Formats: sequence, structure tokens, C-alpha cells
Amino acid sequence: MTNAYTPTITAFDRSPDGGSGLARDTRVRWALEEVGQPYEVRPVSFAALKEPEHRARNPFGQIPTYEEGDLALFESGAIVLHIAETHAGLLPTEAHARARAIAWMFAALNTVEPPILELANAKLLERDKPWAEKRLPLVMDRVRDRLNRLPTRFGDAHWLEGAFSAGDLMMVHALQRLKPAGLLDEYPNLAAYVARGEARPAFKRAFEDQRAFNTRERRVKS
Ligand code: GTB
Repeated sequence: MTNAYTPTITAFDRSPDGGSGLARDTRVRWALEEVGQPYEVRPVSFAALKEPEHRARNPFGQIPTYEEGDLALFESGAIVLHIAETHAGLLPTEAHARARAIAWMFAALNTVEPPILELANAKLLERDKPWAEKRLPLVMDRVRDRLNRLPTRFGDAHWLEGAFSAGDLMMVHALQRLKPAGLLDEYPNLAAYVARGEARPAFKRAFEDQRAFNTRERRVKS
């Protein structure tokens, strides 16, 4: 059941990943599913992303965005933090544990994700460049440098900071981007961590919803 306060998020009209869940609306969908908040999705075409109407939501002309009443947000990290702060279930209540979980969100976005994106760009956008083959090992090593530090955090624990939190949600979604490059297979601890995230019912619902959305039938405009 949706109402006036039901948030609306934006997503690619059809994601270039064909519904494999790598676009960043998936992490917002996942957060909303974790807290049991119904939501609506507004598809935005690539052309419409750069139009004034969408730039009013996100000046950089990107998805995802989030609208709830008169609040409009962009940046997946800010959106997930807002959801986590306004609903129970994604952040610990104890102040220090909460601050540490938020620190893991920033670590995912600022420290772990950037070299992963660099690798994705190197493989997708730069592979035809004459220097691509020489550069790739350097970029992969920058990713490994980050991943080498992460497994030591787990020990016997399943999540980064006690119970599953928004920090894990962000980290798992950032790490999923490594799957196509096969790098995650070098790190069984991390692969198991990502699999634990993917086994959560809320992730499964978010994933299936984005997949159905990205593979839905289109009406041909006459
Ligand atoms: N820092 C912003 C955030 O976290 O919200 C970054 C948002 C962002 O990169 N959005 C991308 C976008 O809108 C989609 S998620 N791109 C269009 C543009 O810039 O014009 C990144 C993404 C895109 C595609 C795939 N894929 O096909 O595999 C995966 C991830």
C-alpha cells in the first residue's frame, strides 16, 4: 500500500547491465526492503537524465534520486543514510556502534568503491586504448590493496560491525561490482561475505524487483 509519503526513487529506464543489479538504485531498493518501506520507481531514460527536470533532482544528471514529501535527495550514500536514520533496522542504536557503522558506509563509498570503479572503467571503456593492457594490472593491484585489508575485519563475525548494518549494505553492493572481473574469487572470505548479503531476503526482493523492472516489456510508441 502506498500513500503521499511513499518515497519515489529514480532508476535507469533500462539499465545497461540488463538487470544484474549493479546500478546504484539497487542499493537504495535494498535499504528500503530491509526496513519494510514501500516505494515507487520512476524510470528515467539516458536522454532525460540530462534534462532540467532530472537535473533539478540531481545536478549531475544521474540516478538514483529519492523523493519523499518535500524532501528530494541524490547520492546513494546520502539516500541510504537517510533511510537508515528514519527507520529501525539498518543502524545500531548505541551511539558509538552507530558511528562505526556509518564509518563503514563512508569506507565503502570513499575508500573501497573508487578503485573498483576505476577497474570497471578500465575494462569497459579503456580496453581499446594502446596502453590498456599495461595499465590494467596496476588498477587491479589498487583494488587488491583495499581487499587485502578487509577480510581481517571478519574473523568469526558475519558483518562489519556486529549485526548487519547500512555499512554492510554499501560494502556488499560495492564489492558485487568485482564479480564480472573475477577478482572476488581471489578472496574466499569476501566472496562469502557478499554471498551472505545476497542471501538476505531483502536483497533478494530488491534484486528481483530491479531485474523485473529492467527486463519488462516495453510498449512500442506509435
Ligand atoms: N555517487 C553517485 C551515487 O552514489 O549516487 C553516483 C551515481 C551514478 O554513478 N549513477 C550512474 C548514472 O546515473 C548509475 S549507477 N550514470 C549515468 C550518467 O552518469 O550519465 C553506475 C552504474 C551504471 C551502469 C552499470 N552497469 O551497467 O553495469 C553499473 C553501475
